[in-house]
Amino acid sequence: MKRIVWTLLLGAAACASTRDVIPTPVVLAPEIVALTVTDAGFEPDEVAVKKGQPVRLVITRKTDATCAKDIVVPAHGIHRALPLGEAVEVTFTPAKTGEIRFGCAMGQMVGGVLLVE
Ligand SMILES: [Cu+2]
Repeated sequence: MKRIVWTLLLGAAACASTRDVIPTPVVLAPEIVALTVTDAGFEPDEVAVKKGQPVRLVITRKTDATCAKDIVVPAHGIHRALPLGEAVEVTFTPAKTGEIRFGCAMGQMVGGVLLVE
């Protein structure tokens, strides 16, 4: 009889040690959007992205012929220089639907728009 009780106790201990699995928080991988700056400006100049999903713009300036030697995303307080031929990464998360304008440092005279859905 005593033996049976011990077996039950050990069994219960084994069960207790299988802990509830705590789900790891979902970290969304950023959506990569490759942009180039050519004589025509930013290409593409219109990109659809998703609200709440991080976006990583990878911008490569391939020309000296435009004023777009920086990228500015005013809605996210971003202003980065674009050295010729160098991929520059800018990551942010659109918080609401609508348009996010980006472009050169002079009021996005040369620029484009992210359409947040
Ligand atoms: Cu400009």
